[in-house]
Amino acid sequence: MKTKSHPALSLSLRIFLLSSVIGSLFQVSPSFAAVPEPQETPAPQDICKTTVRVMPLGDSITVGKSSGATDWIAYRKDLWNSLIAANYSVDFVGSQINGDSSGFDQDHEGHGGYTDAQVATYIYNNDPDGKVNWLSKNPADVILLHIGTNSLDEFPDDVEDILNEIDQYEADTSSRVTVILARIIDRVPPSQMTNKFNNNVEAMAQKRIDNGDDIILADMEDDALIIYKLFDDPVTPGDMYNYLHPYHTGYTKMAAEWKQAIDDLYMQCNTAPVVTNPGNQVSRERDQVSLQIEALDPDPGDALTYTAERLPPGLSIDGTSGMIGGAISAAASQGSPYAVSVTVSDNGNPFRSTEVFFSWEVYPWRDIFVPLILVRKN
Ligand SMILES: [Ca+2]
Ligand SMILES: [Ca+2]
Ligand SMILES: [Ca+2]
Repeated sequence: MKTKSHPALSLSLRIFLLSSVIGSLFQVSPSFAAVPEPQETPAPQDICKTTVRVMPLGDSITVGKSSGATDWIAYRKDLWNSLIAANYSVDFVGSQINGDSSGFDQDHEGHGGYTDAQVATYIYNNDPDGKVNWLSKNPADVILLHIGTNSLDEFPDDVEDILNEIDQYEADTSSRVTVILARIIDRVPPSQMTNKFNNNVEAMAQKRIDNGDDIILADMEDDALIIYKLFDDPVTPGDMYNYLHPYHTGYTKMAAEWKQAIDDLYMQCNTAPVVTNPGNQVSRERDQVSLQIEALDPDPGDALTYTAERLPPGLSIDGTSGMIGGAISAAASQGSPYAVSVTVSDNGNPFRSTEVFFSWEVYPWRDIFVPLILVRKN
């Protein structure tokens, strides 16, 4: 059963209607008095399919208005760039287009001034004219939902309505949509209401997660480490452009938070290389070295590349074979021991890598021979 609230309904009317529904449920069948579980269809799609369709969904903070930038790129351009750099195959989707004219996918579903209740109306098929229906027009695998700033109150019910609509879309279309749901950013000056709202949204979402809904929480309020001061604050320059909207530094932090959540979700789509740590090494200056780094990737077809840091001077790693070779330099003992790290990376979607650490001690060349001469003299 689909539930929705109309934005024009006052909260008290909504509470009245809800209590009427619960009351009548109770009269008919006491065992069904609890709030109904959200209806999830079994996941028919593999989230690891080739291209991930991502819908940035929200208000002006998603559009990027009032950010101090002439191009409205919001967090979207930084996020796009970081996803491409990580080898994601990604398509941003939505009916809106904003951002600079090149370099990233400008599609999004951010609507300046919109409340959570309005997004609930338009995300699927509640629009009275039937003309809007964002999700049907631009299907998404992942929705980045940052909503609640406009007409902020402490109640999570409108956000829950959005999630119910998305569930209904999933059921109707046998599709699977993962919602990355933001604890929204705070404002300048910080507001206790933001924190209350976020806590209530999180509690609501956690119940749904426990019941199998595909939701990941992204904590923009705190974990993104946004500084809730204006960018030109003379004492503490912050990450906000005005009292509601991030400056580009704030958007960069939001992008990193979304990226982390997307990584957490898509981690399952590519297994990291398995690397055998060769253990600590001991050599002498001028030694010829051949040390093979042993690694494999459980995913068929993934090719591996090798890089190393802080090798003793004179040594290098072959990026393709993983063989560490060369002759250790004459004065290399002066920097001993070396804290070596070797990183093995795959070419999966997204990229994954594994790093191993070991130490490499290098003794001076003479230390071996001086004692031998002394032995002969005696
Ligand atoms: Ca697109
Ligand atoms: Ca769902
Ligand atoms: Ca792999």
